[in-house]
Amino acid sequence: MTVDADRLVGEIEALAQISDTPYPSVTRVLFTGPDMRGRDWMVERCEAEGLDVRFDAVGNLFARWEGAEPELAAVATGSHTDAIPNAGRFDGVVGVLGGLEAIRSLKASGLTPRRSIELIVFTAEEPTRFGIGCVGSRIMSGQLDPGRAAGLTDADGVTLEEARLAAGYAGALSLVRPAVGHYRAFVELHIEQGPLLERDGVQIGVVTAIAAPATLRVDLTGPGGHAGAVLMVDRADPMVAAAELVSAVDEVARGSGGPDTVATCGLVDVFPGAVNSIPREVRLSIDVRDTDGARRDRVVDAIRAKGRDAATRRGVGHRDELLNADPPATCAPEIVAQIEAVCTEQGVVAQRMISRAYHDSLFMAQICPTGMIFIPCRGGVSHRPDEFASPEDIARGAAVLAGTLAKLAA
Ligand code: HGY
Ligand code: MN
Ligand code: MN
Repeated sequence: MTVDADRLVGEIEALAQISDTPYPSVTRVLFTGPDMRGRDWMVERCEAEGLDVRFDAVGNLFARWEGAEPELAAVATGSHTDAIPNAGRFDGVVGVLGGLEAIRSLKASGLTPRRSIELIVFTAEEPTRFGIGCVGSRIMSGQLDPGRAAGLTDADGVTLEEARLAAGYAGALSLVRPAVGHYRAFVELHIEQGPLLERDGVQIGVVTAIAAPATLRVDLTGPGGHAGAVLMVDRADPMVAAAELVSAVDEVARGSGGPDTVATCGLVDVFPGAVNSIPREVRLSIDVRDTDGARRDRVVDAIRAKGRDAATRRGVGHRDELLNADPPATCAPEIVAQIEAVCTEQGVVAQRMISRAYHDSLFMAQICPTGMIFIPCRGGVSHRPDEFASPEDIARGAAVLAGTLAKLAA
């Protein structure tokens, strides 16, 4: 199975230019200008390939290659083109454009798939705008109630409902969820976002499980006041409680009893946010993950207790909200086997592994048999402008994906 590596890498580089930050960093936040221009660009590429393109009510893009027996459950592939601020140009994009290139190479080979093959570009895989990730696939899988989804609110108080309608996506969110059995399988190509494949000199990772993410939002509040005029004896400073909690997050994760527990506080919002004003509100957004859902939940509970303790010690207000606490996903053994068979046929060195990053596959696995194909990324770096995957690795991943789709759609 040969793919056109130059065309594929050229398209990845072209999409990287559609960004709110200068190349090589990529910023494409949900429904902002770059995200919308990136969507338009994807529609052009898919329609140029003769695919039938449609959007659902939350902006998931579906580009379909009709099979010989269109009434059969389709085989799907895809990923995301949205990007967190100052990210890299390969996260998500390799799976979207690699999926398109896989379809092109199958068409060029003269294959007429029995089952339709669908390329999906999911809405908001990244949590940047509305606080939780995988909004499009989460609604598709029934893990996010349409009513709750509509009410998600961004930092400017704009709801997802308002944002999707303003972006031109109408229709009922309740129709986003496909009928049971709509998909035969889903396979996602993605960079590993970790160092293992490169370190071990392995060409392809065959994902067996996806770690379970949880997002905890903690609000610490105090009276605030003038940074010069309020004496220390009279202060109740939520920033100090926040600092204790941030440190506790790291401590609890390290002490969880397992190497697969990870946690960080990646976002701190301070109100009013002036150097000479004692903070009145500090909002911490905390990301906790583990391959073991129960251990992850124990760590989340411990962090919530640490937050309450720090607030009490510092005499400040505390409230928290668990935005999501998703179960880990297991990739379907039959899909894992198919990917491995294709790797053998193509003479590719592959190894099984878990995904520590989450992906839309985490939710597609609740809809149909799902698998993931990883390619190495330099130094395991991701979510940074120096994120990099080589043309050879990208092309190899797209070729393995093409072979896997061909088998599943036969
Ligand atoms: O955070 C993640 O794991 C994904 O890159 N959104
Ligand atoms: Mn990402
Ligand atoms: Mn991703």
